[in-house]
Amino acid sequence: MTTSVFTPDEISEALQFYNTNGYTAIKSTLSDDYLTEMRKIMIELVDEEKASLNLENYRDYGFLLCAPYYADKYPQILDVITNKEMLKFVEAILEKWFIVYLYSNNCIPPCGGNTKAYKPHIDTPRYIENYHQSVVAMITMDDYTEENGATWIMPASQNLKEKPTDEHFYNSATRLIVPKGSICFFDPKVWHAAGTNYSNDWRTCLLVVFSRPWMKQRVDIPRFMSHIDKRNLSKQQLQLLGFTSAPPANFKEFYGNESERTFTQPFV
Ligand SMILES: O=C(O)CCC(=O)C(=O)O
Repeated sequence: MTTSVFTPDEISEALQFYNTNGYTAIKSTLSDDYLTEMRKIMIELVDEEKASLNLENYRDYGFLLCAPYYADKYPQILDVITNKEMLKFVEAILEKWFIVYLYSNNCIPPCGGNTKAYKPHIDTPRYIENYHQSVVAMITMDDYTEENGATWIMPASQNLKEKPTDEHFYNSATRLIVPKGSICFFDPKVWHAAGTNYSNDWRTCLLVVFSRPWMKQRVDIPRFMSHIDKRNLSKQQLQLLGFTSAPPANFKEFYGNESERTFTQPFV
């Protein structure tokens, strides 16, 4: 059974589905060429990051710790974060001034491969009633199928505080069978798992997690980007990446001219 994928005009239907089930999918307007190029870049970077870290017991293979770190070599990595349909949906959940908490990906290797996300899990075990602190946006760079490891998701499990048994999870979970170029949003409290990829090619996606601007990012993206020339970045990109919500580190950064301040967006 395929997953309902809403069009960008059906945002209110998508939101309603999300609020009930803890996930939803919309069709993005990202071009097929852009997604194909990003797919190639991400697969290359996944191996590059592994080789450069050269860690024993490296468990994060398939994920990048901070995709914006590579924007010097591949500036197009940052284009996706201002995608209008994605931001419109996220703003409906998190209100204005949200930031990128994490920008990563999940590239599952072929022929029976999986990554650390293959066990049922939630991303954030914090529960505030009637309040969302973050939203995950998974942008598919392949058609997702049962064979290539489409995500398992347990509908309406975002308030389930006890870990379901594997049997319960897999009996009640559905697969996200969606085409390339879908934006799948999920509540980080919904129980989910990446699948195992039995196909002959990688299964890939971008993972952009958005959070309220008062939260600490997963990694300090502005400092991760310190080697990158930011002059070509738009105000909106800088704001989303957290450059305008960094806590001040001296008096000038708090009291100085607007250009010297680090926290320059409204409090929410
Ligand atoms: O790639 C997937 O299918 C799911 C990713 C995931 O589980 C996660 O990022 O927490």
